[in-house]
Amino acid sequence: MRKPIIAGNWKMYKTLSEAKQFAEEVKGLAPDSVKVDTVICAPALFLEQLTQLLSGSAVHVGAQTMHFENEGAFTGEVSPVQLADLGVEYVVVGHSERREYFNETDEAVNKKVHAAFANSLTPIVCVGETLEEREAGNTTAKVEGQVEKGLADLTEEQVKQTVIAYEPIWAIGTGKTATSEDANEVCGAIRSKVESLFGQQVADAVRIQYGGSVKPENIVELLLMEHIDGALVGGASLQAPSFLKLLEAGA
Ligand code: G2H
Repeated sequence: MRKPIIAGNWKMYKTLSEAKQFAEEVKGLAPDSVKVDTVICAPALFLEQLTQLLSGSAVHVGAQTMHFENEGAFTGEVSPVQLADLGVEYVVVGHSERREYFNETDEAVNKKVHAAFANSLTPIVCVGETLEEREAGNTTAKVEGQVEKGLADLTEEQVKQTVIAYEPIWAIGTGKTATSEDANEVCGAIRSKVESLFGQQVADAVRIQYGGSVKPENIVELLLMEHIDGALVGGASLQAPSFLKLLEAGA
């Protein structure tokens, strides 16, 4: 049995006071972490306050990206050491917006995943195809390639702890969701790829989220699917009542 993991990805939204208000609203109401893992991936600026406000609650804090080096002359970047020092526990790696607008390659994703584990952070590794790739019948090849390159040279234990987020790019922030069956099929292909690379025990343990216009109205049927173990949620994670509904569905 894989425990569901619901992660909010706030992207570049909210002010500090809005972030703090959200944390106050959800911290006492989030379901027990025995039932569901809850994560808020916030802008780096808010991470310190959020880890403090949510400390001792069922809500974990994640970053949306980081550099793979521990320190150095990388103006504007945030390092895994700095994140871990704040009490951050998760980090999103290879989100399609990072891949598209900030040239994040599969090689960089792999370095970041290794850097995350070296600093006791859990990586949420995003993969997904464009509409063009889907229409050309290349969905499986695309995500399998991203999984293979992104998880290269990890130990079996590390892959078991990794969270993979399948986010079809055409479904992100567009209001279009993949059908639960389509999403499950691709998540199943990802699990098979993990099995071929790392063995069945690892494939049975690794958690695969679906992401792309997930909302309270569609999360239940997505989570009922065999290979979908949670959700990475953008827009619908921004308001506390909506986020709490998503968590209830996972619990
Ligand atoms: C996909 C998702 C969160 P949204 O990027 O990662 O965003 O739920 O707004 O489609």
